[in-house]
Amino acid sequence: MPEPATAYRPSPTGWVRRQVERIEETGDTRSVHIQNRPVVLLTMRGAKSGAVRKVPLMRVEHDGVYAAVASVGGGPKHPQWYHNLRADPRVEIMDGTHSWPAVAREISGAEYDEWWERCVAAFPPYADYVVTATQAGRRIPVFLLEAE
Ligand code: F42
Repeated sequence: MPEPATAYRPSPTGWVRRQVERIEETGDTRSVHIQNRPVVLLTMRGAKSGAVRKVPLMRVEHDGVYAAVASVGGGPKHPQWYHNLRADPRVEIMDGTHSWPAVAREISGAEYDEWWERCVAAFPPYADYVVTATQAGRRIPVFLLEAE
């Protein structure tokens, strides 16, 4: 039987796919880390495929609001999930054993600067990623994930 267009499609990147599998097996995002720092799991719709996409990201939280940093290791292009969130900002966030719906809003200006400091405090390598992303002419997008 053909796969429905809206089915879950795992990440093609092996280490990312394995982290998502581990989170799903344990029901807890605290079962995986990057450089000993916590991650959250975002579930969204693919803009072109309509498929369910699950994207682990570093955990950046302040007063119950979470940020999603489209850093892709300081690479030259925005991640594909950036375009997914621009097309349909409705997501589900999982942190620890809790999941809830939220809406993603890309930030800019002073709000970006304020949050960027929080992002780097949560995951210091983001500061290095800026250097390579800037060399490639890219400003790393940041979304806030706000409860509906
Ligand atoms: N990436 C970050 O950018 N920031 C982080 O803080 C971060 C932390 C992190 C922690 C743990 C971990 O395991 C991974 C982490 N990553 C982090 C990596 C992140 O999870 C993503 O793998 C990475 O950002 C790349 O995202 P991507 O969406 O470009 O993924 C590619 C490899 C991918 O999955 N591509 C899919 C594919 O099949 O090629 C398609 C994905 C997709 O959404 N396609 C859309 C669709 O419609 O289905 C089309 C999108 C379009 O072009 O409109």
